[in-house]
Amino acid sequence: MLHSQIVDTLDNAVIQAASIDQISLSIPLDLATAYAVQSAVIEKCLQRGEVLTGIKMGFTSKAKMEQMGVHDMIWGQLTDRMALAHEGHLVMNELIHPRAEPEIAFLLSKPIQEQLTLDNVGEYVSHVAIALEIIDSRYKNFKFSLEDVVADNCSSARYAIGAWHPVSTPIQDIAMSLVIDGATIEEGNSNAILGNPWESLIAASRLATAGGVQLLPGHLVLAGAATSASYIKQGQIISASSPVLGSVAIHTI
Ligand code: OOG
Ligand code: MG
Repeated sequence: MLHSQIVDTLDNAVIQAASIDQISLSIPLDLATAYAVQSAVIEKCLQRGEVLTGIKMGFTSKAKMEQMGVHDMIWGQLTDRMALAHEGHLVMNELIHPRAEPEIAFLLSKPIQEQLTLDNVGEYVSHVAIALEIIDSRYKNFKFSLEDVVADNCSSARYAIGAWHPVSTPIQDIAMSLVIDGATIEEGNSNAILGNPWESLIAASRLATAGGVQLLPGHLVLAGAATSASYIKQGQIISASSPVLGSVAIHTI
């Protein structure tokens, strides 16, 4: 398969909400090629009028790596088409086999052009929030290699952000949960994200800078899930919640 065919196959799978075979089963895929495919798929989205809203980190917690059987951090790109309002509707037939996971979001106040450190990372952020990420692998049975999932924009599908809180709000060592129809389905701690969720933004600054993606004021960075992801169904109320940051919910229709 040619590079452009892989890009079209993945792009069509998103648009048609139809699953495909893993790319790596038919051709060898290295990580650099996978990121080039991801960028080309996003480029097609931008050409259709979507706007980049930030990036997401993936596999920043052990729970996620173990659930998906992968061994390294990844990052993907977010656009405005993926954004859902708090209390908004997620239209299930636009997705293949969506899963939900609780996350933390950072809102950037300054462009990031270099790798940040624990000393300066806070200067680049104006607000933090609880977030709900909806992931939807385009691969059959939600099964993939690290390279496959990177090419598939790290399963990015939808996200919803809770109320923004000032950057001084503590986000280390806070409880985070995924709640479906009032029942807690997954529970974790924000420190499951690289030992400290700020480390995820530092990793994002390193990887996005190396990958040539500009992180600008107003962009979001999702830190990666603190817990495993859970399949969701039509007719549910899904929320991510934390005692400190509050909660954000969506309705599946
Ligand atoms: C890949 C996306 C991983 C996270 O928060 O770790 C991710 C997947 O699990 O399909 O979003
Ligand atoms: Mg995630």
